Amino acid sequence: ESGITRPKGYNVSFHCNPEMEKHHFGMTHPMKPWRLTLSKSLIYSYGMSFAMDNYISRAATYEELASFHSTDYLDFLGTVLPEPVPRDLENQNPDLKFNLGGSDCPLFDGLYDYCSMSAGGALDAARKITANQSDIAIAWGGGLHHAKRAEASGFCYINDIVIAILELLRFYPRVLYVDIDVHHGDGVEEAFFSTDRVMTVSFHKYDPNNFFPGTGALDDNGPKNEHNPGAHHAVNVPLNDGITDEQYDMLFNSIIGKIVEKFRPSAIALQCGADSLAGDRLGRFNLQVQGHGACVEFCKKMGLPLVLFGGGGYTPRNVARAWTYETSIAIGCQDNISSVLPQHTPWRDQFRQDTLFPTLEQILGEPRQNRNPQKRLQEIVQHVSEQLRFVQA
Ligand code: VJV
Ligand code: CA
Ligand code: ZN
Repeated sequence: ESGITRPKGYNVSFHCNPEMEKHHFGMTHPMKPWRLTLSKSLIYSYGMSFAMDNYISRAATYEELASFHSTDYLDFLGTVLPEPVPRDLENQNPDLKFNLGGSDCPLFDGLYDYCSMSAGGALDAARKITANQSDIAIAWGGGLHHAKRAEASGFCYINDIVIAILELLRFYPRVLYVDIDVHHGDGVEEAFFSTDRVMTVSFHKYDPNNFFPGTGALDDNGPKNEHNPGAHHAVNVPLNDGITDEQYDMLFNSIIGKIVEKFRPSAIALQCGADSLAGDRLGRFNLQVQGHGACVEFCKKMGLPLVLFGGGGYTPRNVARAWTYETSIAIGCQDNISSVLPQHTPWRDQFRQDTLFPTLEQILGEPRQNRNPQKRLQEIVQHVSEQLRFVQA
């Protein structure tokens, strides 16, 4: 009926939990779990569920969360109650325990359930891969890359990505982590700072004084002490406002291409934060759905087991477009779906334009000024090439 068919011998699994999507960070907080519902609504309206294995994911257990997080932190996370009056931006508590309860990481109703469901989806996705049952496993409810072992940070409380990669490492010698969220993937980078079995690569807006989290300079490549096997295994691609699809695609293909050749990963974990899209409430780039999706397509072409995570994304209609297009790329039906949103899509009016691929003019009116000179991008590629001389598969 929809024209979407399942290619023989190629398995995609989709892991979500409708209960997770009902949680609220607070009325005007930029993180809206409801964007996951909107994304699914579009994915299902295109008929893509017929071409994937669909799972309602479990909540991760305490023991699973403790594979990365400290028990002190988890115990506290499990008992804190929402504040009766949500804190506003001015009213910051100076001594937050584990950085919980500020305006970035508020305490809300069902916080622990929300966190364990996000991690459960990511872990289920990783396990479908290690069981050889999926070629690509999708967990759009995961991707919370800032969470630390014993600290919440930047809307992230539990680092589902680290937990999923630890699961992959039980079966694969080397895992490549790639992060296209507009923010630096600091939590994942730090978690694997001292191992050469995980290479982390983050593309992000970098401005140490004015953009969160302020880390991820070109020459931050992991602690370079003599005995650290993880030295040189952190790759950072610091970018400026307004980068375009063309430039991003050039950088991504050339950098990830070289890394796969040299590091020879056995699996790829790709964080698909959609706040790198043009028109994002927090982002600064000029990426379109096509350019964001091209990164997923490139990773798929590497022919390795692939886990796709969500992440940031603060303009829900564009998050839904990107993750729908990327689900179609995973399945391999991207050339067979209509660029016109299906008539019966729930909340269709949320999308403003009826296309999956709005133009920059439609998204922004006036595109944001591009502050990425070609020469700087060449320097970045050059630095990464030189860094890779220290990397041995
Ligand atoms: O820039 C920051 C930290 C501050 C302190 C807290 N105030 C609110 C903002 C400045 C220094 N935090 C960033 C965190 C971004 C997290 C991104 C997460 C991801 O996409 O990488 C992965 C899921 C930040 N930028 C914007 C805001 N916070 C922000 C927070 C709010 C808000 C508006 C903006 C929190 C509550 C409300 N409005 C009501
Ligand atoms: Ca990033
Ligand atoms: Zn982000």
